[in-house]
Amino acid sequence: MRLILFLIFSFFSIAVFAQSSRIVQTLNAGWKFHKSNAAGLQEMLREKEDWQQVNLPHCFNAEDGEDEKYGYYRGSAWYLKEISFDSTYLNHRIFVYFEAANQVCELFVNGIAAGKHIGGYGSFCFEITSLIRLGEKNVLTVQVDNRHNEDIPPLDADFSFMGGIYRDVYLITTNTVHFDLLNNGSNGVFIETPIVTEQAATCRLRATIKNDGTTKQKIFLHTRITNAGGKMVATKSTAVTILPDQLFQAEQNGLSIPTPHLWSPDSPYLYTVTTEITDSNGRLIDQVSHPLGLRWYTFDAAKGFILNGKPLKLIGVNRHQFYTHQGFALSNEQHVHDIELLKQMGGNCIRIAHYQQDPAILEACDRLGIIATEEIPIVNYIHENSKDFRTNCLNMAVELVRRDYNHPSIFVWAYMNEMLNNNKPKKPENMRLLNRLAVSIDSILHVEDKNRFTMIPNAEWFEGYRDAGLIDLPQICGWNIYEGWYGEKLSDFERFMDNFHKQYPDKPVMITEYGAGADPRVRSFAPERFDFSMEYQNIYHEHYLKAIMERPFIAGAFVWAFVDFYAEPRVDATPHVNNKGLLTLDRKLKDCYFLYQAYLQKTPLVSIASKGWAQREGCAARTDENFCKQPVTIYSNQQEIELFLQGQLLEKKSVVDHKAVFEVPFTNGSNLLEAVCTAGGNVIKDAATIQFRLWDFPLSKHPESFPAIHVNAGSNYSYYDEKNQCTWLADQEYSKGSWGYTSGKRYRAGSRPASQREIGCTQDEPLFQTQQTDPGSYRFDVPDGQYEVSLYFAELLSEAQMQKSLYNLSADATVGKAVKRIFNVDINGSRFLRQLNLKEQFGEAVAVPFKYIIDVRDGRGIEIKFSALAGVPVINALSVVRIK
Ligand code: GCB
Repeated sequence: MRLILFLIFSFFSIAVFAQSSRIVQTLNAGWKFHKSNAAGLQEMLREKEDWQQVNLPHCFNAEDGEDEKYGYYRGSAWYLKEISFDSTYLNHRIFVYFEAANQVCELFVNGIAAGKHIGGYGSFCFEITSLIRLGEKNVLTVQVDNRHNEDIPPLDADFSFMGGIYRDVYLITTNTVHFDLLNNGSNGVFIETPIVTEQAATCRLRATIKNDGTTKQKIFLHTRITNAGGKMVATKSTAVTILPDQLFQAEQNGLSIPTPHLWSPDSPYLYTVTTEITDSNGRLIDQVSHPLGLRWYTFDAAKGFILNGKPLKLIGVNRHQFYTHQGFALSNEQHVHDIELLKQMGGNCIRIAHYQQDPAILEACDRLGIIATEEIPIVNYIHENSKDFRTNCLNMAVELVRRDYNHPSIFVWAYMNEMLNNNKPKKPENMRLLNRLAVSIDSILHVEDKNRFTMIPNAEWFEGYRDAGLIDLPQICGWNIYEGWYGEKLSDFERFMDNFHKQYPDKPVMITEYGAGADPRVRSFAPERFDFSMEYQNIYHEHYLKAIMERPFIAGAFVWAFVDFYAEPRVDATPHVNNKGLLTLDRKLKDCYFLYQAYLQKTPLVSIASKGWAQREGCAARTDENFCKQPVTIYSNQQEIELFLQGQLLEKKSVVDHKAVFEVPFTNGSNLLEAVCTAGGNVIKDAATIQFRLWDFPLSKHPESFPAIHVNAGSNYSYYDEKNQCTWLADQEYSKGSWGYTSGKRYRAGSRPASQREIGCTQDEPLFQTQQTDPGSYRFDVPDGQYEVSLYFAELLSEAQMQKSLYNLSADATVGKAVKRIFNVDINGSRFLRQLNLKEQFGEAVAVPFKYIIDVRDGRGIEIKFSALAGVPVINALSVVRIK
């Protein structure tokens, strides 16, 4: 009976195989996971630690990359899965395909090593046919190790090198004759289009076929190209005789497509190339298919990028692969959504930085018409004396091209990001070694792909890159430029680029990075560099975008970065996150996204840029006013905009450089804003509702209704505290009837308005990173009543031990010296804080809150007085909240 059931079952399975040439299924479900630095598989199994059940994609730094103050786990971890193969797998070949695992990954099948892969971003495949036992339970064990390894790039970068099997894993089953799956993550078929014009296109194909059987096979290789409607437009068949164990290279030329429909960002028309192996009876043995986009292009040093004969300015973004609380482990839908958001922004290109990403990204780029550059992760420096490092770099270059060769959206292969910045080699010998590696990589890329361009993204040290040959070597020179962020002046961007173009008039150039940090909780009416306000990010990008558009020789530009990303060594407004994204880690759009949309979208558009700043506060300027005027920025691609407030026309304004700023008189409560323009007879509009909390002038005007004021002391920006839903206002000088400091000055870390330290015991860094020093006193002319007065401190000096990382070490990062400060604080004449010594009593860079209950009588308001015993007093934030 058992035998009969078995046979019936087998028959069923074979019938499935007979219908399809190969079976591809995910192996994502039901893994056991366990972190362990055990010396090997057997020792790890002996440990028998708690196993956690997980599904793939899985990133073992998903949480600690964000929450853990002292870094993230970099070590070994194990995944284990039991799997049975029934007899239908007999006479088939079985492969496990990993889309990626960071960064060394070894697979064991039933305890026997099946394959090892080095490098955290490329895809790879292992064959397990000979190791599995049909009809029995098999154990797959995978070790993934993300510890620092001097032989494996990247050796350095700000982004976190998160570990795990963080992309999909597939089980692929084929017949004994099949397209080669063991070629660097490719599927053995490579397509190119040697000729594409408006009149005709030809397609050439190389396929590697493996015969894993024991007999010689006569087979046929069929290729058919169908258009987007499914109609066949070209076909070719080739007879092949393949010997046992042979890896046969077949080539098909002259697949011609008359009057091709061209591929471009505006019209990403895709054909499909289906390649099949059949046996002499016409039975399908294996099949793969690829998208085909027909286009021709070049990069011109004077005119920029030219696609299908016409200049096209490339404007887009860099993208990392992180998501809040998920680390590297994103679903395909999340990857694709990013590309959709880029398309909606009007972007037409992406730099896939600094490493190969999920295949879903390029599939979406093909489909949506996004031009891509892709690169291998050699960042900041190389290991000059390691042969293995060199070998790994070269292998990665091969993997890069082979996996993604067939994507029409790929136009450029890149390598080596900013090799001379934090580790400027002084000796000519180091320069030579760097150059030697670059030459080898460049030539591999050209051997692997004769059609695409190569590029190196350089930064800052022009002479160094020139002398190392990194400007001349690749076909495109990339520049990462942060003038107006790390560098002082925005206009140094144009200066640098014009100078470069003058010195290298024949070199095509792209801006591979430019960007400024912004945290949506931080808003400023007086924005400045390094304050992480949304407003400074807007100023920065308004400047760059205009300058880039005005210079045809700049072929393309990529914003750094599309999305905020985890960056362990950094302390931006959000510690361990690089805040330069146009989107937050959980994909909320920052104002600047709308600036790009206004420049790039072809359909008429008007956007209230700061609609995310939906909770505002402010004071009336005079006794007889019941409003507070604050600016609202609108981005648009139209000429004129009308702004309505609560349904009434406020003002009509011309749009200059895609922008119009309105002074809006906000009243207490809900304020409806509508920005309206007319385009081709159609009305287009955008609306936002702003909840405004208005403070009367004087504050005591309506004694019964005064609730609270929160102040971000010593700061040019306001901070929105999401947890408590309150706004900490930018600081101001006291004037009668209002509130503010009476003296003192703002803390500065050199040219930075805020400390770049992570502050303990809080997540409100932007509140504690700024400080009023030597404030004399703060006055609040509030009405009589009972108040909670809260004072918040943090000792920001000394900063001598700040991380010596490239990413925090700007000219001023180590400013500050050990400080002695002791002070008293009196509120309305009573001493509340005596001999406060923040450093001694609480330590450096720790949030220190105090709260007091105060009765205010006789119209005297609140006065908080600071008196020094040693050094100068400081205050980071304060609030007065009326409770009676
Ligand atoms: C760069 C690097 C990039 C960093 C960026 C930054 O030049 O290429 O990896 O994240 O600067 O934000 O500092």
